[in-house]
Amino acid sequence: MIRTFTTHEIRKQQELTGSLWEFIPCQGEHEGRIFQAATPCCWENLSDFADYRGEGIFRKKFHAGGTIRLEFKGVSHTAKISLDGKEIASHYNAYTAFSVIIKDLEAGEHTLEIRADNRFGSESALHIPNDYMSYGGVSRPVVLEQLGELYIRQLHITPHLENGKWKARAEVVAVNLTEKDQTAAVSISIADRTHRWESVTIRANEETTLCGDFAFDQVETWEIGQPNLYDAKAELEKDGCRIDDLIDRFGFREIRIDRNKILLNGRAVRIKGFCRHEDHPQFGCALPYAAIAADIEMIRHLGANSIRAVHYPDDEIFLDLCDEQGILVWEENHARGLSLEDMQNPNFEPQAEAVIREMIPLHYNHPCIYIWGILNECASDSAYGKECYEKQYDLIRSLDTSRPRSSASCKFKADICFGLPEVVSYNIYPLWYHDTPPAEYLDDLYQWVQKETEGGGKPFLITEIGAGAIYGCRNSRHAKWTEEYQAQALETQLAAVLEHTGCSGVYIWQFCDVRVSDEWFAGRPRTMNNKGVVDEYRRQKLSYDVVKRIFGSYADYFD
Ligand code: ADA
Repeated sequence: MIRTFTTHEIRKQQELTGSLWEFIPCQGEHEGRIFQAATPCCWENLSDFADYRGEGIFRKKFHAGGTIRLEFKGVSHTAKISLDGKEIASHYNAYTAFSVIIKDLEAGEHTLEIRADNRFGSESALHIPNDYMSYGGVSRPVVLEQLGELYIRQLHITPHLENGKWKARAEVVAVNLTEKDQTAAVSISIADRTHRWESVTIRANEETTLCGDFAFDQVETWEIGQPNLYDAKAELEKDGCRIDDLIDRFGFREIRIDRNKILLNGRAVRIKGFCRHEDHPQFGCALPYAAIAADIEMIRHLGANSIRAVHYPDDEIFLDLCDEQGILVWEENHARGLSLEDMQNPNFEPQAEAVIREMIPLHYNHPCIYIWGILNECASDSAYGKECYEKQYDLIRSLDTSRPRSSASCKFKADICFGLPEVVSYNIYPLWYHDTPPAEYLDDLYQWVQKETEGGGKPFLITEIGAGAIYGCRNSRHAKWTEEYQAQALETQLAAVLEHTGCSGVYIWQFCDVRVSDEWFAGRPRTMNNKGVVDEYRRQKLSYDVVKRIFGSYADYFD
């Protein structure tokens, strides 16, 4: 599955994954041997490669000719792409899509090779040994598209309320792939409305952007649990023939900040959420549709209304499902716990900013995304760190003016970046990393933010809180790592946050137990992060029913 809906009726599209590829490890005891891999996949889920950190080649033959576009939704974590033995593209970072266009391809059979590399080193500033796993593989779909001389590269829809009326600004980018100027008709349709430009000239090898404003008397808004979605269709027509198209979905919903509240369509939202890694013992980070859908079903069963996609942009299928079920999503660029030294790696800024440049244009239309996050628990207590935060917040603003920004801090009373974003967010672990009473700890921190920082008066989110429990570890002592301890800790932690009048909500760390880098074994029993309310097989711990009861007793909105 590429998406949960059809993005093209005219353009020919074929998923190359969803089938068996050859897999050839480039190092280790099986170097050079040819295995079979059902893609998308992480090689850690192939029996001989559970702990393989290195390079591997995924090879697939396909038939095509003319002008084609290959889109790689996710290769973990560094990719080198070759077609018929010639390198045609490369990409760093497992969690954002990239594509390449090949012109004048001879019709016939071709060989695509994806050389994936999940090794750590100074050239990788974001994928480092960490409290989650950097898998290896072709972890998201690979798509082959047939293009003509012109194609639609992007379609963005920005819905907004104006004097009580819903409007939508549509922006389409059309590309000329030929060496000579081309003229075509361009149209954008939403519901029963169409904007049409009869004769648009696109210069040779250039692109052009067209904007159309739509006004509506009556729409069905996108709400929590009541997700009304609309199709937006862009088409190219030349000499009376429809030659290309791009279909996307959006929702009439508006996110605004009003003093210390986050408003969804004018109502102050109470966030009741989970942090969720893309991780599964049978699929690594390459969860198939059914596994993603099962996670979301369980999160909704728990009474949550939001998911924080940690600590990287998620699979489009996850976002499609959240759009379709009315679940709010916090999406963030790829970073977790990078120290000042990590951030001073010369690769850090270009790699972190690249994720923002790729994440936002690709995920722009998803109504479920209500906020863009950056740099989870990075060096926001340093002058250099603040410079990086500021550049990344500015980059977000240059790509999207419709959503607030934030960053989850763990810097207690040393964070110096709260003047930059619209929302202040903290990860705190009273009753786990320090045995302080949650309500007092939270209010002390909240008051400091209000009185001592530029974050005063802004919405305040707890973006992580929780405790560890090993599934099946039960005893009357209620010691840490028992399910009993986690259940009672979460009871106290959630009450403290949801009862605090200054908090806009909470994300529990975390939905399920996840694999972590081998280097993290010492503080992570089973070399896993065990703070899930379910284990890695999604088996419920005692805390599951506690969270379900508590989330169920608080409304989605403050009013
Ligand atoms: C941090 C971090 C999470 C996870 C958590 C924990 O808040 O953001 O990724 O590592 O701590 O389990 O300690």
